[in-house]
Amino acid sequence: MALPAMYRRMRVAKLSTQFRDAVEIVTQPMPTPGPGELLVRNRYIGINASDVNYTAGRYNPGTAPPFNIGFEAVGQVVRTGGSDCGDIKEGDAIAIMYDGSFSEYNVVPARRTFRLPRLDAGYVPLLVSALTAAISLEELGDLAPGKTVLVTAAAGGTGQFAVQVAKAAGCKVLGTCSTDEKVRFLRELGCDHAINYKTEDLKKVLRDEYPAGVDCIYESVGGDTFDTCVKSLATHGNLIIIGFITGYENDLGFPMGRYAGMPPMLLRRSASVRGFFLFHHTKKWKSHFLQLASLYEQGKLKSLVDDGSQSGRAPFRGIDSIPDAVEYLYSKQSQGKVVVDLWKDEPSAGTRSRL
Ligand code: NAP
Ligand code: X1H
Repeated sequence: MALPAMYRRMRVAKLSTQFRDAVEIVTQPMPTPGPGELLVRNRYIGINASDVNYTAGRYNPGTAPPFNIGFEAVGQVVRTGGSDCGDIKEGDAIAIMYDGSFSEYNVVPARRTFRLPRLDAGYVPLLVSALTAAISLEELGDLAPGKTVLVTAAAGGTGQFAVQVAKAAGCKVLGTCSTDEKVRFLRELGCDHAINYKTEDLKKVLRDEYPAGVDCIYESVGGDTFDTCVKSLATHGNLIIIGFITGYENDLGFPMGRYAGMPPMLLRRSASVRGFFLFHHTKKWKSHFLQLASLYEQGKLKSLVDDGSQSGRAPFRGIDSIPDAVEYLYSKQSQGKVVVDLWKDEPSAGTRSRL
């Protein structure tokens, strides 16, 4: 397969929480993979809330721009670096968890990839988003049949999997979201109680309908939502801090919750609050990905992809549309995982699927 001499890459040119202001696209010569590496032509790239933490320089404090960006992709192997690439061959479809995915081509270590049966956008959400839900709930959730689990931003990239993982563990699952369409999606996922926090008062619903509290909370919103969640923990309950999206675009600090009564409340209920960061759990990625992909292929796990077209806009296609896709995620309109198809001139594979 002949390769072009040059390719386009997005990189962070200046530190900013405003994604569009932070990035630039550069044209570079095609690289050659070394031993144990693969040259991949990225097709579907995953957008994450934390892409703006990356452009703000929060991941690698002290590292000056320019640096590459993007955590994950699904693409096609176009060159192998010879030895140490396992059984991966040219032409194979692979899923990749490695830096620098916001690029038409990328050199990646073979050990950070998983072979796929086909190029399918539905595998992108099984990377960062589903792995975060599956590993954090296994490690920290203390789930058991009959327990109650509350998922915030439940119709989002990672929330959709937290709902399904908790259901599969036999739990009663509550999910929050901001539109009635998302409420319908959450019910399709098996969510027992979908709460539209724009039309219902979350605090009141939890107080009135769950007076004994919630056993486990998968919390990714932060601020007032975090405070409300902490106050609704059951005795021996646990809250997992997955993120605090309300603070990411803010340069002035993080609205991490201002609930002064938190220490006595946690003590009185023997409850706990713990943080989870996926990149501290790399050893668990492979086994969990293989399990998630198998469930997806059997139709037992839904993986919703959103390419923007459901909201009446043109689907995100090509590297230039990545800033639009990040802004779409921050608009609160997206459902499931926001994905960009970088193969702009190929026929679309239809990236918003309810599988
Ligand atoms: P996402 O959930 O697909 O998108 C964001 C959603 O969050 C929105 O659709 C919106 O849904 C909700 N939201 C609530 N307040 C918001 C606000 N002020 N601004 C924007 N959105 C708001 O995004 P994601 O990439 O899957 O990330 C979700 C969370 O998981 C983030 O906190 C992220 O950092 C975290 N995460 C953590 C890890 C880890 O390793 N700890 C890994 C992956 C993701 P509603 O309709 O519900 O408001
Ligand atoms: C080495 O471990 C980390 C962990 C988190 C390095 C950086 C971060 C980070 O920037 C993040 C982050 C990453 C992923 C995600 O989904 C959410 C968040 S929130 C966050 C962060 C931002 C500013 C801080 O002062 C602390 C954490």
